[in-house]
Amino acid sequence: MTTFEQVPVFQCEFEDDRTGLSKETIKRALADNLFYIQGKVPATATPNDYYMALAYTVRDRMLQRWFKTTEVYTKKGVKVVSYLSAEFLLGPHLSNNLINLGIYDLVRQVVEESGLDFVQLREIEEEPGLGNGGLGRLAACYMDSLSTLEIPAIGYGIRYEFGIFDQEIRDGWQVEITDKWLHLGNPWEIPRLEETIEVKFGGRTEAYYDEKCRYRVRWIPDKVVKGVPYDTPISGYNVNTVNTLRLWKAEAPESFEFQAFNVGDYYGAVNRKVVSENITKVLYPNDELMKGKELRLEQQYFFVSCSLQDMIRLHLQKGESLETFHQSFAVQLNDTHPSIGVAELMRLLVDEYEIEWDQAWQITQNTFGYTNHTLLPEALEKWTLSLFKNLLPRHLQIIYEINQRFLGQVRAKYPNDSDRLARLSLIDESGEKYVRMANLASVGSHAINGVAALHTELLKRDVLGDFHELWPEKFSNKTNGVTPRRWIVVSNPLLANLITRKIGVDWISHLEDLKQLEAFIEDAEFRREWRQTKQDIKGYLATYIKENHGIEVNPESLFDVQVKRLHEYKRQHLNVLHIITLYKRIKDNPNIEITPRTFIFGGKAAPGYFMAKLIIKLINSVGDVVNNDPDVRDRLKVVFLPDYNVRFGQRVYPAADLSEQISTAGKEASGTGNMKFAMNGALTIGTLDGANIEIREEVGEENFFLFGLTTEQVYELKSKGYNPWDYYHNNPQLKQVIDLISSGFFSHGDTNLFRPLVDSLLYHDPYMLFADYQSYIDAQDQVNQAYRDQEHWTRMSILNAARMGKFSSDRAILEYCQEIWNAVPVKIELEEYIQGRA
Ligand code: OAK
Repeated sequence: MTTFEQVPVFQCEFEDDRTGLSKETIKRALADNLFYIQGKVPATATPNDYYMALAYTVRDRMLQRWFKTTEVYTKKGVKVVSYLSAEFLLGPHLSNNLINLGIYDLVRQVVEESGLDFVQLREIEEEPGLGNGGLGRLAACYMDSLSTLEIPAIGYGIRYEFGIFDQEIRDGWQVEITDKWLHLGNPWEIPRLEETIEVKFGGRTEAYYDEKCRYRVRWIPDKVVKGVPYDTPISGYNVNTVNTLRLWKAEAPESFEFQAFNVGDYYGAVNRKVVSENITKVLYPNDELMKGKELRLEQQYFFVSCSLQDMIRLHLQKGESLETFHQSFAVQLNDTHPSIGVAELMRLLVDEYEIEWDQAWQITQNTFGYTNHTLLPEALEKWTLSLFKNLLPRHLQIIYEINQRFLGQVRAKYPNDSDRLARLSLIDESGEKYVRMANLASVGSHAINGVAALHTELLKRDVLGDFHELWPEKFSNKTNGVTPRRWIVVSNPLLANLITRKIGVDWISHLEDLKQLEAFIEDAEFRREWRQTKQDIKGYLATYIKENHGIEVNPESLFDVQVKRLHEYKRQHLNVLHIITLYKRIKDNPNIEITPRTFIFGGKAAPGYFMAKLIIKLINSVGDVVNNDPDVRDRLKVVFLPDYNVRFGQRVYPAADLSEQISTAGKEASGTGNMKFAMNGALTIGTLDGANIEIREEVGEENFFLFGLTTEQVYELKSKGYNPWDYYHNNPQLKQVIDLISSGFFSHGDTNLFRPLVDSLLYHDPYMLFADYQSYIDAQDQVNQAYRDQEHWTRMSILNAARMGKFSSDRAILEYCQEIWNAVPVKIELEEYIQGRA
């Protein structure tokens, strides 16, 4: 058989329209893609056609690198990191790829010289919102760093047809609109139909003896679904590595079951097809809330089974036996969503490849690592036995078997400790019986980690305390990080250029280099440029807000920003209590000296989360009053910007002066927005929670506005019996604020509208807003004072950015590689003719 390299037509060793980087070549490529891919000429082309042509032109310049990367991995038989995640919140591809390829300015110029509006085309891209928030965006940052660090890696997930909903605000309320990100096509993905995989569901199991008289079990499913892989290239910055993100789409095995068709059950057959394809229809929009829906477990099992079968296929293709599977793949479980993988790998090894249980178990444990991303009890995944048995009968048996062996070990170590046994068991038997996915992930992995120092400590003490006592060596901390490519270079080119002019470009892939900026702190001209840059960016955001939302904001005012999912533990309503406090001060004394502020909010609430939606309504209602009260004289503005997503994050992080990181201590596992703000020179007002603690350590306590109870104090106060009512009565300022909301002042006299929120605070206050209120107000007053001294503020802003080196996702990924995955970089070299020089 002729091998690929021997086919002469593929040996085109010349710069051609698909790889070349001269201006002329790129112009030709644009026209070529417009005609041959979109089937359009300029007379008929829509802006989207031009965007598509541009995207294909960029993708073409990644393909040789992508192909070469895969080829080198296969030929060298390297160890590959496999990142299993139900969510990848990628954000727009175009700018990111242009930056990573080093051709942003060049392509922009060519597009503009061709008479097109580059910014307009860039904004046409529909961002793939295949995630809810923190966990999904972290997966995207990690994919970027894996490629940049030249680590062989593949991301596996779900190609949701509808990603996170689009948010509109009507009459102050959130309204959800379906996200049709694929409606005009997706130029960044390539379906690999020939690598389709089959996944079984339901049915029953059957025991039998094989030809060697060994006891075996076979699974007779009642449904088979096809998983079709769609591959997206993930470029690294300034390297040739282009890794793959492989997302699975569910399809029915045949368009019609002819058997059913012939007996007249036409609609039944079509219905079964539709039901199969539903598996990857829509992303569940609940952040950190487990709902126990069958379709969700189907999604999880579907993508995990496809991915593990894919890895096994790749491993066997190398000519290796499955005993060495863990040397080919380090599989990371992004929270428990893919943790059914533990049982699935056991099933594949034991049932399908006939490996002895003990050996299969060793392979499995050596393969998996598990990252926990939340301590919230309502997020911990558990599935009722009945649901599990119906959908995955064989897996339930395997889980029982794992559990029996595991509890045997525990019994040997801790005899007569039935409470401990009950807590460690993979099955919760305290009431209705459940499978506990965190326990399955913990038992089936060789490494377990939290995502910030405090979070890991709490994980070891509370949620996984018994596992930590049993296997302390499995636990480690891996503080999160974010990619400076997207979160500084793409988002904030003005600041990136200023930094590069001072210290060169190396900081983009070595973020610790930002430290060198400290040498310029006494340079008044540098400080002026820094301040001016921030000012310019704030001006752009102000224009955007005016044009898109009709609200006039003062770019000179302090931009105080809280953007993140809406959740009571994140305490957007504490921020609102501060706004009302300031408003009240103005109303009581209209001539009071106050630092002008613009409060900017953004974030989606889970559609079924009533309290979070009410908080959105409250923000908008307070905004309506404050923004239109002549006494305020525009010194305060409140804007809730709808449809917060990656693209909007890119716009808002660079423009912030103050970053609100105000969760109740002990509740936010890490936070990553906190890092994006500080990297862009915002100062943080925050609690000692998640990664805030480490950010404060890095930037210095004098450059951070701290407030609130510590985690220990929260526990202590709760155990003593926390009574929010006392705070309300003892703090006249707080009382006035709460009373103003209750009176209907922000709700056209309606005293019922915000009652659920006010009552929750007065009678329960589970997130202790009242306990932290005064401390928060005091810290905000310090912010006001500090902002008045612009010279000093600028110094603090520079120091914040300069000291953020630790929070690059490159650092985080290196730690995972060295301490969990045992993965090393592999250089991808390209033939000279492909490299293409601009
Ligand atoms: C979502 C669903 C289930 C469990 C966790 C999450 C999640 O998004 N957690 C968030 O993960 C981020 C990345 O580690 C952290 O920065 C956030 O603090 C955490 O809430």
